[in-house]
Parts: sequence; structure tokens; C-alpha cells
Amino acid sequence: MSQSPFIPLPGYREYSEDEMARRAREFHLEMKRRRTVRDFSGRPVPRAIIDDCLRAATTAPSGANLQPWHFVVVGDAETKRRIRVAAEEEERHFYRHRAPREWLDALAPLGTDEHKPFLERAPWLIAIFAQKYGRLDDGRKVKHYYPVESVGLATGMLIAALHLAGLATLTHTPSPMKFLNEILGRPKDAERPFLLLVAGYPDDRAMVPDIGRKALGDVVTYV
Ligand code: IYR
Repeated sequence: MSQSPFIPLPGYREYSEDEMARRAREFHLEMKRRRTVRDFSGRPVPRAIIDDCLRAATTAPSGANLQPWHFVVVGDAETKRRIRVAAEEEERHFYRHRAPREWLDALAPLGTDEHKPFLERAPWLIAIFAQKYGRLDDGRKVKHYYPVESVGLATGMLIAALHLAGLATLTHTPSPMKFLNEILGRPKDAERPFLLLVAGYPDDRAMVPDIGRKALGDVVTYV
């Protein structure tokens, strides 16, 4: 195996401790305003904004730098409609039969149900796929490492980028999601849908559940 050439670390910036503290605090305050939204406006969002957010997402670290992700950005009304129909069918089954009582109880504060109008109304749906393996130009398979973890990292960065750009998102996981491979023409064997990220402006009258986040002391331990 040949090793890549190494170069001096490019682009790193060191800040004074004061500046570091200010930046860390500002970023927290910015991210704290992010809320998962289910009431979207139909207002269009330029594709160039989505492209830049995807560029940010694809800077995420990944197993062996194999970048085991694929993003299908859906803006076409008919494709969004097909996704909504398929997702609502799965969700109907989930809410009526498949979800155990305990799961439904956990979801109750979110007020979710089988109706997913946002899948047609929001300007963009980003279907995110995790690739178990990639293909070389000659068709040979390349095994990917930690694909799910890597795609999770890229997705987190995508959500942050969209939020920083002033857009609202919804991490939607209709389950099962195999229908996304069919509708979007992605290979079934190599790629697993990770989630469907809905992006757009929130509706003027968007409502969100009055829920909070755990305190730092409850989720962090220093040793
Ligand atoms: N996929 C369903 C149920 C659902 C599951 C979880 I975990 C959530 O955090 C929210 C919803 C739905 O989208 O309604």
C-alpha cells in the first residue's frame, strides 16, 4: 500500500484564550437556537445554499477517509410526492401496529403521527445514504469502515451548516426506509438510507414542543 505524501498542516488558526472562549460561547449560543421543525414554509431556497452546506458536510472525518456517503437532494415536486406517499404508508403501519407502547409513549411529547405533509411542502429533502462499500473506476469493490458513524458525523455538520445559514431542518427517519433506494435509484446492496433531512424556512406559524436539553452535569463527566 502506498502512503500519501504529507504536507504541513494547512489552514490551522490559533486564537488567544479570550478569543477562544468568546468563539466557543458564541457557537454554543448559535447552536442552542436550533430546533427541529415540522411546520415548513413552501418558500423556495436557492440550490447554491444547499450546495455550500453539503460542501461543509463533506469535510467531516470518515473511516480511512473513504467518505462513505451519498446525498440525494430532492427538489422535484413529483419525487417529493412519491416519497411522502411511501413514507406515510410505512409510518401508518408504524404508529398503528409496529411501534410498541413504550416507543409511542416516548414520542408522545413530540406530537408526531403518520401524516408527513412537510415531505411535499418543504423545498428540499436530502436523502442521506451510508455506503457499505464504494467502487473503483474499474468496478472493483472498496470496503468502507465505520460508514454509519462517518455519515452521522457528516449529517451533524450538515444540520449545523443549514442552521447557520438560517434554515430549519427536520431529521426524519421513516422506518423502514428502503423505499428511498427504489424511488431515488440508489444501489440496494451498497447503500443504506441513513435519514431523510428536510430543509427549508419554518412556516410563519411553526410550533415546536416545549422540551429542553439535559444539563451539562447530567451528560458530561470529567476525570
Ligand atoms: N419515524 C416516525 C417516528 C419517530 C421516531 C423517533 I425515535 C422520533 O424522534 C420521531 C418520530 C416519525 O417520523 O413520525
